[in-house]
Amino acid sequence: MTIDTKQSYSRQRPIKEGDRLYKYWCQRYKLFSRFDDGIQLDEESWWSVTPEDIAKHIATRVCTKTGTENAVILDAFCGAGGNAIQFASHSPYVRVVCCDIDPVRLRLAKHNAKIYGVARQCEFILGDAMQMIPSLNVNYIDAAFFSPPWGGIEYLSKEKYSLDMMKPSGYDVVELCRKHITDNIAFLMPRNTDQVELCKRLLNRDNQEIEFEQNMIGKKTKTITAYFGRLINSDEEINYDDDSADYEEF
Ligand code: MGP
Ligand code: SAH
Repeated sequence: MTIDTKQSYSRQRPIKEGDRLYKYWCQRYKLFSRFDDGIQLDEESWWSVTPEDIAKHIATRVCTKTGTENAVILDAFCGAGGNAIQFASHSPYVRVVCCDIDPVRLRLAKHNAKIYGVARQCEFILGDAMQMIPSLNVNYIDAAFFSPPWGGIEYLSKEKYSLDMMKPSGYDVVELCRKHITDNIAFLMPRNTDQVELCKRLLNRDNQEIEFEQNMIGKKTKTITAYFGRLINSDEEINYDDDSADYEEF
């Protein structure tokens, strides 16, 4: 399905103090450094977009670890494009398959990718990732990135977050991807994720490994990324130079 690219967008309206999205508005340049060039977000994107420094870090790692300059990355829950833009920005040779079930958000992803000058490197597919994954050509995708909805901004109300609380379940997403596409997976998840449960559920074959990475901005952990397959770092590789986002491996 092709996306209508001719739709024009007015400038994002400022969000006022008192609005529940105001705290995200205050972080707008952390979400997109080029926000003022015309970035557009809808309500759900405001609270689910990956901050730019974290998205850039994940992109550097994923693209580098694929071992090919012409990496093709699947971003199966692309939202308004926070991660997809950084994958494509890593190198002009990287291609990104961007999928989202929401047509409005997919259009926003394309619009925002144009602002960063990387839309031509991206293919935008409207649909359910769970149906799309089994239909993809397995030889084509080098790595997959997943950042599904966590069930709203209330995700922190549980002390331990289970990937089963995601819709679709994060466990089903990983299993489907491993079965049909690749073991090379990066999965963005809440900072309160139950990592013990995750290991019990997903380390189901000999020699399988998972590496968890805490994604911090300043001193605050924002998200956790779990890496699988070839995306796992060896012990010598655990540090990346980065200005404003810090990463702790554990
Ligand atoms: P947050 O906890 O809502 O924000 O989300 P923050 O600023 O840490 O809130 P505070 O009040 O604790 O200071 C932190 C980050 O998690 C967001 O910036 C998003 O990148 C990511 N995120 C949050 N949600 C609810 C989702 C989601 O549903 N899906 C995805 N993929 N990412 C999310
Ligand atoms: N990483 C993105 C944010 C992703 S938010 C960014 O940085 O911008 C999660 C997205 O998953 C939402 O846009 C939502 O529409 C989409 N989504 C939810 N269920 C889906 C499904 N079954 N298949 C594909 N996309 C889905």
